[in-house]
Amino acid sequence: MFPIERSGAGSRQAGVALLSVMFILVLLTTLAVYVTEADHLMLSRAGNQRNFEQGMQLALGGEQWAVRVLQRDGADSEIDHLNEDWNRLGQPVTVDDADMRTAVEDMQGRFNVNNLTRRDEVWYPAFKRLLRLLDIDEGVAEAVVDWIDPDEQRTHANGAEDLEYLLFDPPYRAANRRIADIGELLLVQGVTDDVLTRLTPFITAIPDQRETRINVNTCPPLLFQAMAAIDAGSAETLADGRGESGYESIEVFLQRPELAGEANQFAEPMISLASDYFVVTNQARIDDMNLAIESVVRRSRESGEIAVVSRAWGYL
Ligand SMILES: [Ca+2]
Ligand SMILES: [Ca+2]
Repeated sequence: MFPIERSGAGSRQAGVALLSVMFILVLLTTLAVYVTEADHLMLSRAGNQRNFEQGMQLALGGEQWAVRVLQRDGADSEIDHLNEDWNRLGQPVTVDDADMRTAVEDMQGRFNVNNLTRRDEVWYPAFKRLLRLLDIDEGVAEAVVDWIDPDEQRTHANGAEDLEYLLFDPPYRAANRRIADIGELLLVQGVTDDVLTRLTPFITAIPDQRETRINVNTCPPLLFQAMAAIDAGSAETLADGRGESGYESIEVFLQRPELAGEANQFAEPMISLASDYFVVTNQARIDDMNLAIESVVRRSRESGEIAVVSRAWGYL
């Protein structure tokens, strides 16, 4: 593995260039393997099928590339922030007749809606503040809690369980389990297309039985407002305070003047500086075929190993 210099603007640019070169090498290797295999198949398969298989191979190659970058990051650093290599992927790359793009996003830079049934006094008020900031009815928070919690009782006055959903047309039942994809929220009472569109940049559904915290080095400033009940200006200042290399310790972050008083106590139980879950998006375009694979990956802080938790694909 090439050593990547990690300090100074000049060396960082060199690091990015080197990353791109290595990425293309990985793709070329993937493509070479494919072409060898494809030689035998070309006579019997239609061009569309060939493009599909080649696109899939390329996209999976991109996924493996992102996994390597995240592994190396885990070995190099205790924290995760936006100036790290994984967040610098995303540049389009052309290999032969294919266009490729691989991007990594930190899932813990968002509010995990599956936290809503954990520590009710922590996550629920923060989610209600987020809804308020986005001009969404706070009753949505009550309905989401009931959608996820295992019981059949409305936890809050404006919640919704089977009794409510069975009156819908067509009728259905509450899921009463963790959300797998935020699109599922469209089934929840009060969540319209418009509500989901407004929420989407700030929320995620992490498939973990345990609580996950929000990474203060990667989240949008609006989540500082939601977590700590502070104004927009203070949230922007907090985001600026990350500088080039992110907050290095929870103590340093919590001592910021923007978090004086109760803001500090609000935020403390929800925050972290490092992330376990990332989503890797790979797009491959060949001729008029444009496909994407989205992979949720979990990186173990103990072993540094990365597991692909789920993988979904579709045409763009
Ligand atoms: Ca890191
Ligand atoms: Ca329920």
